[in-house]
Amino acid sequence: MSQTPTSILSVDQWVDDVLGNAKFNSPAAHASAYAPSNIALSKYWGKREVNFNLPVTGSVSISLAEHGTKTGLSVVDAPQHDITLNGEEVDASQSFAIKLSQWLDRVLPNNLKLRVDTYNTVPTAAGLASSASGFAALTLATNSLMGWQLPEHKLSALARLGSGSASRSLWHGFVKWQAGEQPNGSDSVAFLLKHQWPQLRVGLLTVSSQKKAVSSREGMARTIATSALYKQWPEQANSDLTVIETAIEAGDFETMAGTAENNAMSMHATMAAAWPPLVYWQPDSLTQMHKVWQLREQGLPLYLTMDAGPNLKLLFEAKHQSDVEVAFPEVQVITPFG
Ligand code: 2P0
Repeated sequence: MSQTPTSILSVDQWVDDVLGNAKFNSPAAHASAYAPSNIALSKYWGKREVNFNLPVTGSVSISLAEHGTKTGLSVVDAPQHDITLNGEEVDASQSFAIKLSQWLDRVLPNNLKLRVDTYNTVPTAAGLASSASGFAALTLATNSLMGWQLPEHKLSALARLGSGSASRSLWHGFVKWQAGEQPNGSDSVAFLLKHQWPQLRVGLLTVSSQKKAVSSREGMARTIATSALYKQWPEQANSDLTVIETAIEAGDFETMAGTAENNAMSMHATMAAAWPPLVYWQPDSLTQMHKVWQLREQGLPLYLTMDAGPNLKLLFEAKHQSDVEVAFPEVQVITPFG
């Protein structure tokens, strides 16, 4: 894997090129936007370039409908951005505030400061990808506040600068983020897949909603640097992406969900082989995983996927929803195409 030499300055240059004169538009008084969270069916784990946040492989996701982030923006006369999360002030020294402020300072005219009111309907930093919906909602709201009127692929690239998975959170439904080839990431963007699957259900099994100990960013870097198993990951991820995309088009649930589960297990095995070991699972995660596998052995077409956290996401179809709810009374069922 070649690391393209780039600098922070060239990211700023790219942003200026994308925004052009629109960067200096006068802001509206207020704007807000909503973006759904998303769950990758074929995962993004590893960056080929860190400044532009470019992935080693493409990925495909399903958006989580009403589970996401709503962000309101307004201009403030203050030395720094004023950020709230779920109604509470976020200290400027917190990593959440630092990441949001860095993104805003990169895209806004000099010295323009905003009040950013962020409401998450998913537990923050629990592996439910709140950074994905957070940066996607921030990107959409800023596009509206500043009157940029950018096309979707450019919004996707701007959201990616905040968080890779945010590039996929601009739409409802199945979304593919293509890895791209350009050093400045202009082709590393996501787009909506046409196929809809009204019968598809995603079940959230929350094992813990505590903030994770190792961020995805740090976890990816550690995995690439130390896990011998990472050598095989790009090939599998690319192959799984193709199989899942084809299965989505064919409406082949078992192939789609089975490949998604195997992709997640392979990602977690690759992480576990890092040093120090990177294991996001908790004992309860394993208990729930075994329960899924037992039910499947008994004939229930139920599959799981997991991200950088201890929680499970179940994949099943509407006709099995009541069976799943009986087996997992605490499950939160999402209808992605509701
Ligand atoms: C994904 N994850 O495809 C993968 C699977 C977690 C496991 O994207 O460093 O918050 O901000 O680009 O997007 C979570 O990582 O990481 C993630 P950054 P991000 O959904």
